[in-house]
Amino acid sequence: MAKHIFDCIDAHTCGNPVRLVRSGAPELIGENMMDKREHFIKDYYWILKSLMFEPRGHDLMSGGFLYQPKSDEFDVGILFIETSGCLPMCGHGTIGLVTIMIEEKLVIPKNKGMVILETPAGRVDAYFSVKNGKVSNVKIVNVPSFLYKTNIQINSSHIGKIALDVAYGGNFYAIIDIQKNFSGIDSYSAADLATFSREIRKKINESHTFEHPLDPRIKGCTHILWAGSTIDQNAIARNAVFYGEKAIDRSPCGTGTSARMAQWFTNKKLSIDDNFIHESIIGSQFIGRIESTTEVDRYKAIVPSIEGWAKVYGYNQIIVDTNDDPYAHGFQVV
Ligand code: PYC
Repeated sequence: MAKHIFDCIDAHTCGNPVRLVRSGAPELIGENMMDKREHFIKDYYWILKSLMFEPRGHDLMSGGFLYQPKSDEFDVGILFIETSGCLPMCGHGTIGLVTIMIEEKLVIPKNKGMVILETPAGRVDAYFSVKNGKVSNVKIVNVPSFLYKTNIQINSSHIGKIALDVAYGGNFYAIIDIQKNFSGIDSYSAADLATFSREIRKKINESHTFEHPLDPRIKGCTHILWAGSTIDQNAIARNAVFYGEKAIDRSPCGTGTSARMAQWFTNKKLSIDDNFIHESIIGSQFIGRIESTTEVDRYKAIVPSIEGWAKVYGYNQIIVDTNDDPYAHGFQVV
């Protein structure tokens, strides 16, 4: 029984929440952020539940802690926490956390205008611009991303037979394009997409395995990316990404955009240096680009970049008191 206080700074990246937990991070054992993530999941998952779920968070809540990185190569290590768990990588989260850490001077990077991050999924470089003391935009160069499996057929009890591809962009994404039984995200409510997604995710994970070829700790298809028609005539594509149990990303989703670009690159729909302007369900935009190509084991991969912005909106001192609050460790209503 104890009372814990977490000092947080809240922001949103293109509409999706991000909460940087500035104090109260548990001491984690491990040589790198992936090891530390394992330790957190084993012994401190209650912190994620307390800070992300209701009543202190909500269905979409996402955030992270800053840690000492494994070596001098990096400026800082990030542990992502979210209603979907401890993600190996989170794009909107990284854009938000970088904005907060620079504006609040929590990290002084070695190089001007660039923070080198150690994430559980690998190195991510974040380039940022500052105007009048505020970070105006952040471009992250994400981990290598690749198309992993194609044309998986799933029978949805809600919409019928659908075909999907799975690509990796820091998490594994099932990508559902517009097709006979799915006319695009505008035809459904966000709650409908979440309901369809929960069943599809369960079915694909029961029938297929998804495992990063270089790190077996990154496994399972956790996110579903639904396609839709663009709103802005300059946008190239639009999506609604499902995560956790009820969340539809309000940002265009950084790791989802990376997975989508990897799929399009393999299908020769996108080339190096094309601007991939990607819209979210609410119409906010990221600019994606393929910085270079590489290989991940036997997969042809891209090194994607994602550019977006975040706004800090509050300081939040959160109390988690197990002495007298039955909901100290949070809950979710699905
Ligand atoms: O931006 O990578 C992302 C992300 C993952 C889950 C929600 N957003």
